[in-house]
Order: sequence, then C-alpha cells, then structure tokens
Amino acid sequence: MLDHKLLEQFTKVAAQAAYSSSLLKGKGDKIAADQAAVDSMRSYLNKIDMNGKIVIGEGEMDEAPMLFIGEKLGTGNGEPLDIAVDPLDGTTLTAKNLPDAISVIAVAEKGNLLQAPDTYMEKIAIGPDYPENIIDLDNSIETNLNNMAEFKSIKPSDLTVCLLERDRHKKIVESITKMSAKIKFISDGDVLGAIYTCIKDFNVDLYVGIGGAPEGVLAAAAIKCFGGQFQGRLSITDNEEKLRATKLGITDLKKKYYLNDIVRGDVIFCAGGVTDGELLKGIRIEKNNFLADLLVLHSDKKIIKVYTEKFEI
Ligand code: VTB
Repeated sequence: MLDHKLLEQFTKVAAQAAYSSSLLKGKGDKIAADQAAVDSMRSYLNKIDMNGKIVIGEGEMDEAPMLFIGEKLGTGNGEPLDIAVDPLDGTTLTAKNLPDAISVIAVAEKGNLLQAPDTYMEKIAIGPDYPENIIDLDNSIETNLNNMAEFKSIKPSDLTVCLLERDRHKKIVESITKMSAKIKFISDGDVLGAIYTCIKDFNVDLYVGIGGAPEGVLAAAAIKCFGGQFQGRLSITDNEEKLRATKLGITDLKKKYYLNDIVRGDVIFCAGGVTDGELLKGIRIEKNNFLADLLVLHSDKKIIKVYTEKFEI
C-alpha cells in the first residue's frame, strides 16, 4: 500500500498546479497556461521524499519537455513510485475560461502504471456496481447500451453517454441517437468525462470514444478508486505513433487493455479544479490565499473525497 502521507503531498501538487495555470485562465494563451502548470508540478514534485519516475508526462525525453516520460523526480529518499501527470487537462478550456479544466496526477508503486505513448486511445468506462464485463470495447454501442439497460431494468433511451464532440465520433453518435439514448458532449477534458460515470449526480452512464492515451491512464486510475470499469486500446494511425509505442516497449499495438493492465496495485489520484466546473470549481483567490476544489482518491484506503482547501500564496 502507498504511504498515506503521500496523499496530502500529491494533493498539494495538484492544487498548486491548478493555481499556477488558473492565473492564465481566460487570457487566450493555452501554451502559457500549460507551461505554468508543468513548472509548478515539477517543482512541487521535486520536494517530495520519493524516488519518483514520470510514466505519463508531457512527452518523450528527446523532445526535451519538462516532466518527460522517464524523468526522475523527488528528493531520492523514499519509495520508488510511478507518476502519471496531466498538469493541465483542458488547455483550451483554460485559455477560454470554459468549465472543467483540471490539474491531474496519479501515483502507484514502481512498475504499476502503463507507460502509454502520446497517441490516441479508444476508451470505454462505466461506474461501480455493474457485473464484470457488462460492457466491452469490442461490442457495438447498441450491445453495450442494451446490456446496461437490461441490468438496470430501464430502457436504453434512459441512458446517457458522454463523449468528446469530435467528427471522428460521428458513427457512434448516429448509433446512440438511433437508440434514442442521451448524449452529454464535452468539448475537451475526457479524464473528467470518464469520471462522470462514477458519480451518480452526473447522470452519465457510459463514457466512450477516442481521446488521448495518457488521459486514458489517468482516467483508469480514478475509475479504479471508484470501483468502476475501464477498457482502452491504443489508436495508432501512422509510423511515428507506432515508433512512440514500440519505444515504450509495447509490442502488441492492438491490445485491449483492461483496467488491471493499466493500473496495478494501490493508486492515488488527485485533481484540482482550474476553471469553474460541474464537479470542481476553479481556483478562487483571497488576499494571501487561494481556495482549491479537489478530488482526492486512494484505492486501497477506499478514500473518495471532494472538498475545498485553502493554501497560502
Ligand atoms: C484528448 C482528450 C483530452 O484533448 O487528448 C483531447 O483526451 C485532444 O483531442 O482530455 P483532439 O486531438 O481531438 O483535439 C483533451 O480534451 C484535453 O487535453
């Protein structure tokens, strides 16, 4: 099990990154907003007593970003940990000050998080309390919705599916519409999109579609803590992406990853709201402090918390 004091430390990392990027919300510069989150995350991660390694980050070492895949972080005294970050999920949302931009981090014991390349991933997610494998990435959307509706003793038209609003989802959207099921479109930020399935108040039954693979690993970490289900498959379209995957040791490019292939063992997940959203409000600044809304999860400890915390600026 991960040391419980890490929870507080990683929560602070997420809150500080959310604060740094929030200073750039609504200012039209998504690159600056992302950079602010990255700089903050890196500096706070380096203060933690651990032997951390980035497994999901801002890109590969040869692209020379900060928080590159393989980068070692922490003081070097402490547990060896795998760290997945998305310092700002929703750079465009932040630049335009639209809802639901978050700073995200997930942590597991060394070797326990999938090193996913920076490519797309087909994803499917549902919340807790369903029988194992009631949905499957290889089922048609019709079969998945029918299975879920049957289990819940409701009509498929009573179900809501969340997905990114993209042209690549045209076919799925047509199928969902044909079944008269409801759609909740999101313009960006599919870590939260998948998490919605795990929180009853959101009335989202299923998350599907193609989004970033790194975001898939982060979503899987959160969903594990909620007891939901997640499956993903890399969506590789060209040789460059193939190379990215093989560089990370992935040989079967078409592998269907179940939740336990993506996140093994104990995991901690922390997200801080950057812009005002449905689950997390954005950062609020008061005199010498800021208030951060946080989603904090720890799988082995069964911790699921959404709360507001005050930090000194
Ligand atoms: C995806 C999604 C992210 O950006 O990566 C998306 O997973 C990019 O998709 O949450 P497009 O290339 O189709 O724009 C986010 O929405 C935000 O980073």
